[in-house]
Amino acid sequence: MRSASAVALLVAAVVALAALPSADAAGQPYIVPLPRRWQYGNSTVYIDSQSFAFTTKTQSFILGEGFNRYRSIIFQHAEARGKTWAPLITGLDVTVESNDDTLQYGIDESYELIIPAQGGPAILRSRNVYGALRGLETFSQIVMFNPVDHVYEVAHAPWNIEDAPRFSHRGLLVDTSRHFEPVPTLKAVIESMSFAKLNVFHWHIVDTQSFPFESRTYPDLWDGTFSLNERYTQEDVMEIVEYAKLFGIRVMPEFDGPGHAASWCTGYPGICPSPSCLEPLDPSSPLTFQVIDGLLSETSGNSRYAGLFPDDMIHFGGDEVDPTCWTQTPRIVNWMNSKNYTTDDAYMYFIETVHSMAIKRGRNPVNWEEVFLHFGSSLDNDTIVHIWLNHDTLAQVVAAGYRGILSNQDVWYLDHLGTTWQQFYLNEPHEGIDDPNQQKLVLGGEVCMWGETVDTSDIFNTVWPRAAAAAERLWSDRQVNSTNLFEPRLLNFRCLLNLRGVPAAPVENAQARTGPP
Ligand code: CP6
Repeated sequence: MRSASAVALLVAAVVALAALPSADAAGQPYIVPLPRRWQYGNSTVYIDSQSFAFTTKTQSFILGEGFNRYRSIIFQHAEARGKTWAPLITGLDVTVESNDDTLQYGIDESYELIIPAQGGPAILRSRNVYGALRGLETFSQIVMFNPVDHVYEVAHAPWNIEDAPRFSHRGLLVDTSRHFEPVPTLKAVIESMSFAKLNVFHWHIVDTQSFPFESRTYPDLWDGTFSLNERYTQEDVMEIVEYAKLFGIRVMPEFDGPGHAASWCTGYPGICPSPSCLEPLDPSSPLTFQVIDGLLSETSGNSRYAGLFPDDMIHFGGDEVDPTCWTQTPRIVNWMNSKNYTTDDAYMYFIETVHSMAIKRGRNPVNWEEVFLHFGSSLDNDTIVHIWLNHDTLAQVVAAGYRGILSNQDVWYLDHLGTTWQQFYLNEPHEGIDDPNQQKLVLGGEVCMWGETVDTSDIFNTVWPRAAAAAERLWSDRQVNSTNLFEPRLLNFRCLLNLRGVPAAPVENAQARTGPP
């Protein structure tokens, strides 16, 4: 049927499409997180997927894999054939200063992206492969499929983007103890993080409910799992760490203790106060620290072996320590008395002993906020304090000269379904910290996906789209803080996630947009 109204609709759609900008009324491009600097013009350039070439002089497996991934992300549709389009963007030429692909906190993720109006290759420049990956992501968000002409195009050429993150630590915590998350789920989560330029996978791998990590030095530890299938072998862990590296994502493991550790007792009851009072772990037992040092020899290496987690940071939790089981266990009370220790001293002894083991292996220990609240400036200078209880503690942490990471529970906990994307967006890590030297001690932040109520069935729609609001806060400039301007870009980004196979939830409380960018 070809009624007059259908034709009118088609004409209206074509006119609307031609008039639609790739930037909203305030001039912000539909890129999440928003780049630091951008310029665009008003020409349209075209791309032919079959002849489009990613080129580089840099020998890098990571970059090559990035090219393969972004080719299939960008080109999802069949184009109309038999027509030549001009001006044509013939490819993306990538220049990387150094092919050193060491991945640690603070690597330079900056990049520059140029898409010329007259055609020819687009240009991407960066200091290392990870900056190039960030630039590829941005490029992928600019190229659009035009569904009327069946051609790939870039509107508003020429583009000139200079970009770099504000914070180097931009994380997502995933808890795999309360519910097991299969390896393919974790890989898909890691891939989805890269779309928002998040770069730290904080793996809260074990906790009270289960111990799914395989230890070879203490092979009974993973007896504390839900089932034989709900476990990560060391090969699984290596695969996840290697996979994350392909996206420029660091993996920071967490072995929470002495609280949140009851699952350790299944395999090694000797490191727990008593069969009826399991945690916090027994600080009086040498076996407790032998087990932790054994774990560290596997995670963080020894003189011959780099360990499963090459990252400089290792998280030891230290939160929510209730010493009741210590004071109810005569063996532990006797030990505390013999050392003249209060329960706080015993807690400090635990934390410090574990720190010295980590520092010996060249790692920076990270702990939750309570460790700073209890012990303040008597902590090792290397300690990194992870805020969750009270945002204001971060100012005290950096004033005391320690480095801090922000995850305040009232606005950055993803399993709190009532927290809105606006709250995620407006959480400013430098709030109340004005001294530039203290600001530098704020490494960044993490949104937290605690697992009590979430498993593989709903992790993606719990994390997304709200994690993208925090991702922009952590990447973009401080003054990029208008929820009104972010809203259409977040809606667009949520659709982008869906189109890439990530089942992100609808953006709540947001106005529908009138059309594609
Ligand atoms: N598990 C661990 C948790 C939490 C923390 N540590 C937590 C506490 C309170 C809320 C959400 C999560 N489930 N190991 C605190 C850092 Cl509201």
